[in-house]
Amino acid sequence: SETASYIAVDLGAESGRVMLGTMAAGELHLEEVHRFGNGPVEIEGSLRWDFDRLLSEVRTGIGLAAKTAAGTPLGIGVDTWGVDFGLIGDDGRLIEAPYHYRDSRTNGMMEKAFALMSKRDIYQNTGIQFMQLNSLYQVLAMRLADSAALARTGKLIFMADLLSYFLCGQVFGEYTLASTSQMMDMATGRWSKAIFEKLGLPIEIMPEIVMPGTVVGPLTDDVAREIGCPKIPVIAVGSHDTASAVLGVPGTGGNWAYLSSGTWSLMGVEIPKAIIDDKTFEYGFTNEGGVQNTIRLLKNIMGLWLVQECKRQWQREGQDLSYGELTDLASKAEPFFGIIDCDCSDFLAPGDMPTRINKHLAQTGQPTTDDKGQMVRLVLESLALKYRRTLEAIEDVTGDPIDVLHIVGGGIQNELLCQFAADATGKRVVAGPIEATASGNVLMQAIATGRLKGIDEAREIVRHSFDLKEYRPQDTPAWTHRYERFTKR
Ligand code: ADP
Ligand code: LRH
Repeated sequence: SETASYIAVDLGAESGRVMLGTMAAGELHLEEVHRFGNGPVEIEGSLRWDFDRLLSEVRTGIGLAAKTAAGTPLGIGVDTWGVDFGLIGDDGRLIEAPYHYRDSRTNGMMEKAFALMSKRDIYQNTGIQFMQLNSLYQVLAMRLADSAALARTGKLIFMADLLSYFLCGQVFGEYTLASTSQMMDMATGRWSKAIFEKLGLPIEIMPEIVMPGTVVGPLTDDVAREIGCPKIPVIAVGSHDTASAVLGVPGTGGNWAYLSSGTWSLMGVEIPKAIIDDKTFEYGFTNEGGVQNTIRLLKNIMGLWLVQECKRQWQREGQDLSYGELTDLASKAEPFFGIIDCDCSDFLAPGDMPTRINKHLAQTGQPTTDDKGQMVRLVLESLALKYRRTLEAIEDVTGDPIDVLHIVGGGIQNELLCQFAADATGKRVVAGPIEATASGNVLMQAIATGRLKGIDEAREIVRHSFDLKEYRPQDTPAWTHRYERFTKR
């Protein structure tokens, strides 16, 4: 078969990259042409994204990718983290820098929402896990504060689609990303009238929902000229990075779960139909839309954010250690020194994470630590125990035992955590690819342009294209002992 190339733009909360994906002879080759840092910026006392810089980095990356490609790329796909959005005025411009989901304006907003529509009803409608960062609570916070920006809004566009909008001029709300908002009715795949009415939110600002695989439109004349590349079409991929990551998992057969490991740990299974019942409500599972008519039944776990924020604090204190160095120190620290509940809301906002973790340890009657390796180790162990708990809950909800855990994303570079995940869960772990998200982004474009038939073929390509690493469980009885104490607390 002939060679085809695609441009994948993939932005995570910590870094963004533009990749050139080339498919030939049943293999995918990814070349990173541009990478840039990302993170919250403080504007007028609130946490935002530096959208102008991100857009300019994306444009630079697309220009580089187009120059690197052998022929003209067949598409550009953009994916980012979920829930965040920009507000567009009637003049077509961004009204203000988009808020970061860790901004404190959503504190207490879930309770305000539940007074207007019951928690169980919101869940029945959307199937989405309750997190204060969900778009629903962000929009409610703005409405309750009589936000002038919201009043001026013509369209609300989610982050990845906002980047696409500034590339091709088309307004759309890609389905997988729209689902993360907790404002979409899972039964219809449309904006939930019930939620917008009961919470008094403006449904008319919401973009039309389109399915991944939709060819949206070419780069505008201006953008193509300024970047210096042909009018390549923008293709809606799984705009939610986790949706693209799940397409890029090399799973085969039925009995595997995935863990997309980066700033967040997203752990779950791919299923044909949403499971929205008392059990998934109690466990706090989310049913996010997946590509090709799948559902991602998963749990958002706080993830390596905890390590990122420890690292940043130590850097502020004058000790700039790399992730590799921190992991190395952790590997030499005492096992099972302490356990934290990683998903505690105290850990959500940026700040002095080591102090908060020590406070949490003290409050739960455990010794504290100033040792960096010890701190990182207890975070990694706590995450691994959370993975076990989540896998058991998934098996309980679906009734299907899991054989293999596939870990993908930048977090697989933390080999200690991969081993802990195997040890804690007692499952075989297969790690890779690191760039599952960019892979899924490219593969979805290949499906959209008719080069691939569907998910199975896409995953076969992933299996052929990347080196995967296996971790076998060790010491699982010691972990089980620890787990039993953890679940009692
Ligand atoms: P996101 O997409 O959320 O921005 P990534 O998927 O790129 O995040 O994963 C980044 C994370 O991977 C880092 O926060 C860090 O915890 C982990 N990581 C990256 N490189 C290494 C390394 N060399 N050793 C250990 N962990 C690493
Ligand atoms: C991971 C992610 C996750 C959540 C969070 C806000 O990057 O997309 O799935 O939606 O960011």
